[in-house]
Amino acid sequence: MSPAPLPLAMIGQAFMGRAHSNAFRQVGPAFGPSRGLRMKTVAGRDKAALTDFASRYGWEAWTDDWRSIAADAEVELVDVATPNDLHREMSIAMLEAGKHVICEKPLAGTLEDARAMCDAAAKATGATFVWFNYRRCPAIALARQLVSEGRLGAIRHVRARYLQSWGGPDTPLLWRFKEERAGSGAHGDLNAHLVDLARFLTGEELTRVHGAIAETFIKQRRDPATGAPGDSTVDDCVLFLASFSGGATASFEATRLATGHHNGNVIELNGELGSLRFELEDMNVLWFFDGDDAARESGWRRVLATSPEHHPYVDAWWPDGHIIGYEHTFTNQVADVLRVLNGEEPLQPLADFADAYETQRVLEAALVAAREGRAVDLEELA
Ligand code: NAI
Ligand code: SOE
Repeated sequence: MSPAPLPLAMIGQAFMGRAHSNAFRQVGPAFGPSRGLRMKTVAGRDKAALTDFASRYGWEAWTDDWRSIAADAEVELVDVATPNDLHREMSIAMLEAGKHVICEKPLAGTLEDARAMCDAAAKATGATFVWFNYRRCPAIALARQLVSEGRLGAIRHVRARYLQSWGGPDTPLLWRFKEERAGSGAHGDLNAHLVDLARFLTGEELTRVHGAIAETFIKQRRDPATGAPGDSTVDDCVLFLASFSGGATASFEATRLATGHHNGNVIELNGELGSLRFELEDMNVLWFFDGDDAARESGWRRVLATSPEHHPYVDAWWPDGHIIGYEHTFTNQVADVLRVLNGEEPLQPLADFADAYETQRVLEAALVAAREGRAVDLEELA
């Protein structure tokens, strides 16, 4: 007889609430985990919307009191899908109640919050996970395999940029533009993904930020509730240069004001033997340059990472060439989380709070470098 499904709760019912709910619904039929999920309770603030949300996505119950989830002895796993300033309080409350926690990225808005979460995780009985979902694009998983098999040799350059354009002056003063809520702007939002991917792909740590620029072009935005102007207190873009433990150089750029770019998450690695490039807007593809190819016919190879036989996660989906999308990255992540909770190996390593804390240290080093106009060694930041 199969075990009773694992009771799950989720806090936050908007963008990520929808993406995660979809993944929780899909993971059973797609992956057939040895122990599946039971979507027990969704918590949010908007009572009217919650009833509809719960019934559309298949949650058994809803609450506007997220703390009641900590008190629900049945719930084993809690998903924190709320703004960055709430990650700390919600995650720690759930860990102290003995739950497993899967929290959205960035781990927190500030390094201090992230450290508290990491400390709580170290003492907790529950496991922790962070939604760095791009790790689970099959093309990224393939890239990591190629790097770890030595196909690139020593990595010399990592070039990462995340270009969006939704943050113009007409975009209202959402929580994402308030430092006390978000911690930072494009930086924590987008560079968090890039730093995580860079660490994930290379298997190396960043050791030094050599310099950084943080710019806020749009200083005031309209408050969505009152219509009155208010201060936008986060960066619109952050660029920084860094070094990896293995000696590779790295450049990172995150912006919400790159006119013409929608979700331009691009990462390229150049090694002594070959190179790789991933572009989220063509996420089924991995570009690979193999330096071993005969010079006469060498060039960048466009690898469509859709083979159920050869590319991680694809066998849960469609036959070769039938591409997957953004939502699958979340379902693939839930499948790996369930593997870990069921005592099995994930297909690709998952970030836990300790891992995401390392990414947060790099983000903080870049902010210090920009603020103080100097290089920052990661050792400076505990
Ligand atoms: P959002 O603004 O769309 O939704 C936030 C949700 O949190 C709303 O449902 C809101 O009602 C709820 N909430 C806020 N305060 C609450 C409280 N006190 N109690 C209960 N619920 C509360 O934000 P979005 O875009 O979903 O972002 C949430 C998190 O997900 C952020 O940390 C963000 O960085 C991350 N994110 C990650 C993405 C990824 O690719 N992994 C994509 C988008 C966001
Ligand atoms: C908006 O900038 C956003 O949704 C981020 O919050 C996500 O983390 C990123 O994956 C896509 O863009």
